[in-house]
Amino acid sequence: MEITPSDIETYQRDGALVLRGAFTDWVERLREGFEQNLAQPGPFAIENVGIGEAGRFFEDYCNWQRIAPFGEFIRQSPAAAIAGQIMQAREVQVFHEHILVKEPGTSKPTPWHQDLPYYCVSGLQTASYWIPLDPVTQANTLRVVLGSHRWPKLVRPKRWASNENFYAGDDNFMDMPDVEDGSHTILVPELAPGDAVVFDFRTVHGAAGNTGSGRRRAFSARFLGDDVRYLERPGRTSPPFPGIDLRSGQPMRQDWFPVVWRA
Ligand SMILES: O=C(O)CCC(=O)C(=O)O
Repeated sequence: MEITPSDIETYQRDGALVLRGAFTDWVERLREGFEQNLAQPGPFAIENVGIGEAGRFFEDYCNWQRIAPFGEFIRQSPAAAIAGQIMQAREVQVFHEHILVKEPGTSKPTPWHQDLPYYCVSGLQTASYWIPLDPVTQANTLRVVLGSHRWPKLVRPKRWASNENFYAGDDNFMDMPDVEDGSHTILVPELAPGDAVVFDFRTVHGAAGNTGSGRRRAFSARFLGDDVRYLERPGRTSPPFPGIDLRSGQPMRQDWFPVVWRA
């Protein structure tokens, strides 16, 4: 897929870009990966729906080295090259993949949030793909607050299940503003399987539940540009990367986060 100067401008201005049909050829292979991952969840798998609540909202991440379709996507799909171009990076490292499954009848929303405060990185060249493997409508798609990657302060991360602060001693963050007060532009794209929204780690996003009758599987691959550095946060990050053995300001180690594209 060809990336145009206008795509790059949109990504830099809005912190998000919709790519229609970019990964249609990958949908079947990624669905196979979901079946493998759901049958054998990894050590960080999360169930967001509590006992007595309706539906199921399952997440897992950092399985791309053991789930072949995810590794193939990261190394062989055009995702890393597209990310490199829109981030205007010279080099792209994989950060991790993430899967999100909302079964039919799930009322639990994904709260508004930025991803960067949960991560052990800092930098301006970042890109996360959100690729639905089922058709999504305005009722259950990803919602993205355009331009929020340029807000002057990062938003305080919360635990999705309990709404508690994610870190203790987190004065460096601001509270989430009311993004639904009418003063923000919110992208709510209807998407086909294999379409994608790619967004900056600082871009605020969320999603409603999935109260309809079909599954809502979304695959995410997350990439780092060459300005990204390790950042120690005031507590365990998500994903946690135990044993990473880096100090703030160091480049992300290439044995854990391989370079997957060069300009
Ligand atoms: O799929 C969702 O509900 C939310 C996705 C998300 O927050 C992400 O990919 O960072």
